[in-house]
Amino acid sequence: MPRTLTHKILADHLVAGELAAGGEIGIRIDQTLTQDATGTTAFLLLEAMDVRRLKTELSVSYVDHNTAQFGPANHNDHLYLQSIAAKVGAFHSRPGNGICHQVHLERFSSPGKTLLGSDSHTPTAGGVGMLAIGAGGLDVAVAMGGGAFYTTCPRVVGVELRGELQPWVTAKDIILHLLGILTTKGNVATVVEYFGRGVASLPAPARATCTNMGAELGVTTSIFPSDDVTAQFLAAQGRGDAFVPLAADDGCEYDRVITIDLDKLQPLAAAPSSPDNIVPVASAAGTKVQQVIIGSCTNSSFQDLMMVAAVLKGRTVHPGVELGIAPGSRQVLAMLAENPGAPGLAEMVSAGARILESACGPCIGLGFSPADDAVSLRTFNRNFSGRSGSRDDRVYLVSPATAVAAAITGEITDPREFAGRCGIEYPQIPAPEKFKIDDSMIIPPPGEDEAGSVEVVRGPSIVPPPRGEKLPAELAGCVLIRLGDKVTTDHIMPAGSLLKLRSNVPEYARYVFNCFNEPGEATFAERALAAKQSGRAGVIVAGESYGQGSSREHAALCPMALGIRAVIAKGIERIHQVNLVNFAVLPLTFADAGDYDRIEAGDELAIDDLVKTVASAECVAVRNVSKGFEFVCNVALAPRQRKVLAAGGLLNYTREGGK
Ligand code: MIC
Ligand code: SF4
Repeated sequence: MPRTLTHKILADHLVAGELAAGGEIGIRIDQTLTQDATGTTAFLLLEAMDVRRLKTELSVSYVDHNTAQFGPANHNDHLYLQSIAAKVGAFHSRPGNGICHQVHLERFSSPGKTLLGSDSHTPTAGGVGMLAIGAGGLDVAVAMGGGAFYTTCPRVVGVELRGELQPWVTAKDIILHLLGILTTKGNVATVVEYFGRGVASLPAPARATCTNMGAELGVTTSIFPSDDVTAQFLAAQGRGDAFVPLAADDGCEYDRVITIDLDKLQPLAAAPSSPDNIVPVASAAGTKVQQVIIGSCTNSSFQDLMMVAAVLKGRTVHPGVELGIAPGSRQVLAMLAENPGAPGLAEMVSAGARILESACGPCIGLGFSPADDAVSLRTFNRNFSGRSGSRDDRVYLVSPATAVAAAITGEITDPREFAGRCGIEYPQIPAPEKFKIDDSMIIPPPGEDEAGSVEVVRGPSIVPPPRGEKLPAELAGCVLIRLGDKVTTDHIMPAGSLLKLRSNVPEYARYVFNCFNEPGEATFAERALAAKQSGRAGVIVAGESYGQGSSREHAALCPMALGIRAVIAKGIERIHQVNLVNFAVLPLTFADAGDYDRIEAGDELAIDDLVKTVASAECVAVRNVSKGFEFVCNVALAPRQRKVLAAGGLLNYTREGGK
């Protein structure tokens, strides 16, 4: 029977379950990646599992998020990560070497292999035919220790690309178009698989832009075939050996097919404040822009930035705009700086761009927060409200072509119109025949003998994360907050300047739902701790797509530390649902969404037999003790998740020998 590419790779890695959509499967993980904001916890949990030596083919620990370094905490993390990587056998990509996804694509990606990363944009490597999945750090720690990764067997949506992109329309516009169709919700347990004649026209980094931002669809991952373009990219990275040709079988059946005519696409933008709020750039034309930032793991490849440099050449950034450019990796930065005979770094600097470190930076609210009421155009993947570090921000997500046009004109401008007005030809940047290869900022692990004498450096800001507790026999809980739809992990656990607390859960937990706290009133953390001290469990009630966005397990771990034992929502996103289970917080969904309206913050809730519920129930009756009615919730847990919850979380489960 003809198979999709997704099913072929899954079949090659299957260690538990059957490849039937909706069932639970376990797959072998070949490679892992971690980054510093999630990696410290992941490695601390690995240590708590007593794993002495990694069992993956390759694991890379990146430092790319927390590079601002106000106070000692971030550097403490870097030193811990470097030393623990050496101790257990992981590669360590040093700060300054670039954003994990861009560097992994360049230096380690491998078609046909599986990659599990403690970052939601891990699917970037799907651009070269890897099955690359984002997960919580605890899942990645288990994989590093040789354990399988368990997930719902996905349905596969085929995206057929036809034709070729027109000048000034880019890969970003493909994924924005898809976000307009599929939106950010309702795509759980789905893989997006690209195919069709249009694929060949897209260079590997452009494909990676599409798979990267597939994360915003909420899918498990996205993948492109591995073809001549992939072969050329890997050869140019000096890694031709990693190439294997891969594609879906002719005649394979997708669960749904979406066809995109690349010729017909136009420049698009995700308007404030959701990645699926898609509008044609032309429809927002004329809106004054005060800030433009080009970078992030979505759009900061060599070809992206060379195009930007070519447009900036001989021009000056509009006086009303601040332009920041963050090259995705040290390789990109070095090539921009050294590319003889073509516009590069010098032209960016001459135009007035502020060159930022090759790191996440503004994408995660670390610097470059926009002014009140300012419009900020970013080539990033997320524009959730407040993520930039400014409340009520107005962030548009756009392609580098649209971004650079606005940087020059000072207003949102369709880049095709801009080009016509200025008489600029679209700078087609060919894929380099050879990338600059310098892995001196990637430290390989020493051999096992030498690793024995490595001392792990633990600064005082690194505190072992708390352990999950077994669920109580019955739940007597208090609704601490009732939230609306689309509450993201950025809302739950703010990043930005608070990222430095990632390695200190009790301290970081003080900021859970910080953005919903009202001045002069008790904070969420204070209310939660008060409930905990009075012997009541904390319950969070939410609307659709609760926990969308990042993979940060702190969005489950910190609430757990505050005594939260259950989340009841209209819908919970994949990675977050798993993180809740991993930290022994019961995820429930309303059987009848209308019941959401009957609950208020402060209501006392009760579930009678929690042990039986978790062991086998498909649904459970929840009593609203305060209001005197009962409502039903779905207990949508895979069999293994039930065991994990019963054990008091994945760490306990793994330590007890659970697989
Ligand atoms: C993000 O883009 O939100 C992050 C920061 O990269 C997160 C990971 C984290 O919170 O550390 C993600 O995407 O998973
Ligand atoms: Fe970094 Fe932003 Fe990419 Fe997250 S989305 S990995 S913060 S660049």
